[in-house]
Amino acid sequence: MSIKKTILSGSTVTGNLTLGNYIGAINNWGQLSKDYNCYYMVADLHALTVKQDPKELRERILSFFAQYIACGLDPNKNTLFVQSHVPEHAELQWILTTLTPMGYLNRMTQFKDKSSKQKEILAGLFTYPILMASDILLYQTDVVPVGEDQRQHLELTRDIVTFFHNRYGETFTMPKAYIGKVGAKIMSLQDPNAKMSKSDENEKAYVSILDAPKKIQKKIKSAVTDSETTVSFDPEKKAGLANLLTIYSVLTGKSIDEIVKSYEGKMYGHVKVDLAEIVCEKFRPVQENYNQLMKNQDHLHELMKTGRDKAREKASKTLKLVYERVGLI
Ligand code: ATP
Ligand code: LTN
Repeated sequence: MSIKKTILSGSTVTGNLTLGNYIGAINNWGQLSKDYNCYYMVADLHALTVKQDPKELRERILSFFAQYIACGLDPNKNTLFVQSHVPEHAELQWILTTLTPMGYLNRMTQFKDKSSKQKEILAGLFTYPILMASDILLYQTDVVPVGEDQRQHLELTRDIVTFFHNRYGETFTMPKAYIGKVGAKIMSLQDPNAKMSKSDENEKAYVSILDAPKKIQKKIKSAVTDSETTVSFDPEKKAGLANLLTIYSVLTGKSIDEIVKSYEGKMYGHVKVDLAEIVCEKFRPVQENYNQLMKNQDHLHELMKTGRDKAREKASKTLKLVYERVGLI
């Protein structure tokens, strides 16, 4: 029997994975498999909360799966799977939906943000945090590594566990969010007050993991900063520069102080040129791995099947227990 604690996380299949996803999520995930039993999911059902082109979605699911591996998630050490391949996610979601008050969903800031940009608000966008709870609870997850933006969804998941336990008795492990101290919220390159988001309409706002070096250089060069020149770390007054310095620090492992010192007497432009180089170097091997993996798509499909079987083994046990508790035959 495994005594390791369980981790689960995932990323929604929208847009292209960004530097924010890399720093706030995937890069941390790879280091956890030594100590935890890790499940990482390509969240394709979540992507349906916004309009998708079926052909593009299908391609993107495969691409995300390959990007996870290319970023260093070893399919032999982690359970890597596609959410829709495990039907238990949608099944548990229904049970949990019957226990979740509308008022709790109404409070979700991500729902408020995203729905304010839609002409017609669909129910799936509203109930999506319940699907996320179901993702987490099916695997009896202890720890959920996510960026700061997901904290509220984790709180909701914990509330749902309490509702379920009060009505039907102890069934789920109570999960906790794990949010890194540095880099938990990488900001947009065009608006340092907004999160870097892979579904941003402005492509210049984010760097994608798969962007060519020239594009990366261009985007970082045109990152919005202030009109001062002295390099210093001040997230309040110099949010744009502070964001660049944070990215620099996380990718190099150097402290912010050390970085600021090394730019004494230099300009913001110097930071940008060096940072672009650092990001390109970080993503070069990732892109090489990715291109290699995409050449053999049959192999990727095999890996998906293996991941699905491992995930279902656990998920089906939990769902069976839930159905028993709830009184279904
Ligand atoms: P979307 O814009 O489509 O909502 P997203 O870029 O916010 O997408 P998600 O799929 O929602 O990405 O998130 C995947 C993981 O990456 C989550 O753990 C999330 O917290 C983390 N993450 C996303 N954006 C950032 C960011 N800017 N900084 C740090 N972590 C992030
Ligand atoms: N909603 C998450 C992606 C996601 C997730 C999860 C993260 C879907 N299911 C379960 C952690 C655990 C997001 O980042 N948008």
